[in-house]
Amino acid sequence: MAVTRPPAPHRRRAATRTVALALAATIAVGAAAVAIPAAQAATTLKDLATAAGKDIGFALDPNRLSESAYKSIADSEFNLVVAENAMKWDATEPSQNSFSYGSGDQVASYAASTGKELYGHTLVWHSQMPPWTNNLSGTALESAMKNHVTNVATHFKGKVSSWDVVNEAFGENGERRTDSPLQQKIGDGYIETAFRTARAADPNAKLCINDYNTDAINSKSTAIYNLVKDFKSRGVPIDCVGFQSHLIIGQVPSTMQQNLQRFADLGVDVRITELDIRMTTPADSTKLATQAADYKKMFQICLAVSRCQGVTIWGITDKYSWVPGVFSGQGAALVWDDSYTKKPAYNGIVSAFGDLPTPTVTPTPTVTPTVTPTPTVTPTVTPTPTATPTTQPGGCQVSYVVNQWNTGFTANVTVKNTSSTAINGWTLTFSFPSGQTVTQAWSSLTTQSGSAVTVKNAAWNGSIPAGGNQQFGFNGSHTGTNTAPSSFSLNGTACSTA
Ligand code: G2I
Repeated sequence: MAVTRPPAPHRRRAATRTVALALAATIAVGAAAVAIPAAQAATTLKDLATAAGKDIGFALDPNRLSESAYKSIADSEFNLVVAENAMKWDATEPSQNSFSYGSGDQVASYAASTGKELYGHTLVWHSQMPPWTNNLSGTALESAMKNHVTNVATHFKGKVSSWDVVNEAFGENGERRTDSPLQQKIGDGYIETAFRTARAADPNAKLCINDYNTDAINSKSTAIYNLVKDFKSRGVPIDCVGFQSHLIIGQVPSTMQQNLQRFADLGVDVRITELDIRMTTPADSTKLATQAADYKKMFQICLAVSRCQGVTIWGITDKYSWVPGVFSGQGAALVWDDSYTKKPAYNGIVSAFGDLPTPTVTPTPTVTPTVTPTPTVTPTVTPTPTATPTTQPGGCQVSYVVNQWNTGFTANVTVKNTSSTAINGWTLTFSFPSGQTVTQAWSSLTTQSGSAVTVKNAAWNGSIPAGGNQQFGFNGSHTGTNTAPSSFSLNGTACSTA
């Protein structure tokens, strides 16, 4: 079951609903005395999304990572990160053919050190173009655009899983955006040129077109639909469509799920890329409740469309949201307030993962739970017999977390580099003790021979800095007993288990 993933370097999908439901099933079986909804059992949005096979992302301003509350939420709640501004044209090429990757690299390093998928935003966009592009003729602008796409996509090759290749190319009536210098000077062909150039520079990255006010079925989304259809029919590379979803409370479009599905049916992935849901400020409990219901709906929509890769929220705290600066008197659009307190929207998202449709896999209560609650007193602090250094030469630690049901399971594995030197390229080996079989893996190249499993890093998650970690996962089958592997080795060295 080696994972074949071209052109996408990242896969976290598959068995989406079944996996999330499995989480509920496991809890119901294993701890029957306590009726814990699945959603409450997981500790973070990241856990819930990962168990459901979806990405949950946020737009990062790397300058904010020095704020501990920001960093701690970023670290724990998301499995995907996108640069809010750091990879845009003005940031990466401030003067012609002179590239500046300091800030973009900070975002990439943050993704690598925290084991998050890195999403690229954006190669070509009429806004935030550096001033030097203003004076170029059509031909010169086209060459500059190709040079830009090639350089940026090459620089982040192997790190970025997907690119917003072209952002916001269409007007509200489905026409090409008339205020774009790219459209004005190069003409309709610039989008195709950008996609072909991006594919040549990084053949493994997924290539997406991204826009706003395209969440509903409307003239603008239909124009993009027609472009995707045309690209597909002519073999122009395109893999995905992003729906920004900068919304207003109470206005989640009723046709959104149908819209995402019609794109998916063309053979592309879809993703909610920049979610925020604004209101007239100040916020009050009624508006916040509406917002919570809207966040829940948005996640439910993505969960209901199997090709929806996930949801990215355009920031963490209301304090730094772009909204009030652009829409006067509006804001409070994100999930954490100005003081980093969770808003009702947080539980709205949690409940989206808990309120999935009727399970296709029904847990049978006769199955013996493999995780049996022990009535005897379990020490909360396990004494460590000898002092284990937090860093050691060649050291690694593996956390193997399983959600299981009748004969299936999902494993999410975190590999931590506890040594004092970075790891570049890794292979994790372990054996299944009770005849389990991996059926589908993600974020890795996983093979199995008998009970022996070999997991190699994906192209984009091979580096593990000292003290950092990477994650991968897989779905598997078992015959009723699903004992966890007892030992793991990383690049031939035995790891401790967490
Ligand atoms: O406008 C909201 C988003 C719409 N879709 C594309 C996204 O890329 C866009 O993001 C926003 C960022 O959230 C803002 O942070 O894009 C804006 C630029 O159009 C960003 O604002 C800019 C400010 O306008 C600049 O003055 C500032 O120098 O952020 C820059 C960096 O902080």
